[in-house]
Amino acid sequence: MREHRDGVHDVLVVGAGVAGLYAIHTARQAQLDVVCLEAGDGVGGTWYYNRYPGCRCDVESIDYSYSFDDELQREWRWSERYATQPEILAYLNHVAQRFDLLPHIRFRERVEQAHFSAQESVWTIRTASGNTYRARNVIFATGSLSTPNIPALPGASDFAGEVYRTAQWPDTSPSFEGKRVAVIGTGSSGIQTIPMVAREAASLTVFQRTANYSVPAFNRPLTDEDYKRIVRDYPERRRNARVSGGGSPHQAHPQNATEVTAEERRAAFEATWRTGGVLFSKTFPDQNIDHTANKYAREFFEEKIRDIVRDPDIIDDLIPTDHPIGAKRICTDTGYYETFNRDNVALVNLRREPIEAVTSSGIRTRAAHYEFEVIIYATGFDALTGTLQRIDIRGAGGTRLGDLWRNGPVTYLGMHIPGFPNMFVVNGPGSPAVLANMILTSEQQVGWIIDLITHCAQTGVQQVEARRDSAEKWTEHVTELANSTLLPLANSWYVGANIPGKPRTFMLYCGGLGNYTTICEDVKAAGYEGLVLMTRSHQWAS
Ligand code: N01
Repeated sequence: MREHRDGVHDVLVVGAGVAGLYAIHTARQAQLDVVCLEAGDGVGGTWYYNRYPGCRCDVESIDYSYSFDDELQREWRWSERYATQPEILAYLNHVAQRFDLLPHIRFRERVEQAHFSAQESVWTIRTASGNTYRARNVIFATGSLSTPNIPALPGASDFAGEVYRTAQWPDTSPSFEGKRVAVIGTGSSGIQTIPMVAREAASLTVFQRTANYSVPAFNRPLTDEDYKRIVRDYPERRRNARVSGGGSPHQAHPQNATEVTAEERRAAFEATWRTGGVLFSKTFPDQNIDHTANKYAREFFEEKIRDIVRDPDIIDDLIPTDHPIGAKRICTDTGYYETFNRDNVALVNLRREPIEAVTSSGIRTRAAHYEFEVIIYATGFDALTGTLQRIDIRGAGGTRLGDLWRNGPVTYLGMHIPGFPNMFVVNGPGSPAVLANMILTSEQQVGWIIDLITHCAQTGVQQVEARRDSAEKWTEHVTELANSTLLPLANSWYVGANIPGKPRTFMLYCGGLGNYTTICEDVKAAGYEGLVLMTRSHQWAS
């Protein structure tokens, strides 16, 4: 391990999740001295905190795993098509140990402040525990979905029963046996939690504000035969995933939904339905672009759900009518709709009877008072910007990130922010992030950032930051791309609609991982076009 000089690290990584772990590894490989600050007690980031029952990844395990080390890839054996949270967390711990990353990580260090000194070209980082660190480069690997959104419901603190949040689940999972339980929220987290809680609780009441689209996972154990094929096909599978839109090797139908016959369309929808989960949104290339194509997909979905749910009063409430299918990430479930056929499960439609207050014994809506022993909040996250904006980050000249992003995030390639030299964000706003497989996006962005840091160190560049006009142009491009699709039409966290007062702007690059990677490589080949590289003699180098 290289020692830091003058108490200044080459690289400081914030967060020891998927991206942070890979950043430590890559920095070490590049002979850089690296330290990582992690708020939690262990590695894993999102997979450390989201321990709620039923939590799984909605990307197939063999794709949702690091690709940088062939031996790791061949030796680690996933037990199921879609891995559970405990298995993913075990994998990330294995990676941390196998590559000797733990000595670089300082746990229980929550970063509260990051200030840049332009004179020294050094970041000073302060943590909640009162410690100070200094580094030439800071990589925020703080995740896209890491600050939970807990709605300010009147009377919430009066509730005398147990309260849980899917995004901050206790280490030892509570028992719901014999209890009346409420779940608020029907996003991916709620949809995974609900079937598990229903099996155990005396009764479960689901409070749904917006009906969501969910497709069964068709999960199953991976067999020896599967593994023979996986190991054989891995190189090609990874190659295809890296050039794809979503970071997985699955291809959409070669024609548009609007160009094929009704029979062909049905067969294609049936095939992706059986593939399972979120991949249904990728059946046809025009499905997320064209209203008619989207309507076909929606009708197919509706038919399937009407076949599952028995109670006709509940069915209508469960089928979304206010946004195109796929405009929010399609959820991937195991028995979600079937849960509403159980006698101990009820649905409350908050559009008809909004929550008025939480009381000491339950939840009061406009229509009734419901009594509970347990309330579970599955109410999502202040995504993409929430975590960074809660840290006091000040760039050159004391510019505050919160001020710069008041009307929405502005980044170059999602990784660079003008006025914030030597600061990098992984899976930030303006990058593909959660629109693709987050492990592959993390590998691609971290690799690019460490290459840039190495290039700067080797060429005497002291400060690197995005040009303001490049960042504005990139952000406009991100918006224009999104506006050419149906994605901004939902009130989703993609546009910040779930957080009261958050500026409405589509925050993700939706051009796909393959195109994004090509753009980043072109920027690099053009001498880091769009970035300002300042040398030691304080001359503009590019
Ligand atoms: O959060 P969400 P999530 N009163 O924002 C409701 C990833 N993920 O944690 O839609 C009542 O989607 C809210 O209602 P509405 C994945 O990328 C992946 O579930 O705003 N309800 C909604 O129903 C996903 O997209 C996996 O009207 C309120 C729910 O809470 C992302 O994380 C698993 C409310 C929040 O849904 C986020 O998913 C889990 C209020 N005041 C998560 N405020 C997998 O890999 C919010 N809601 C499978």
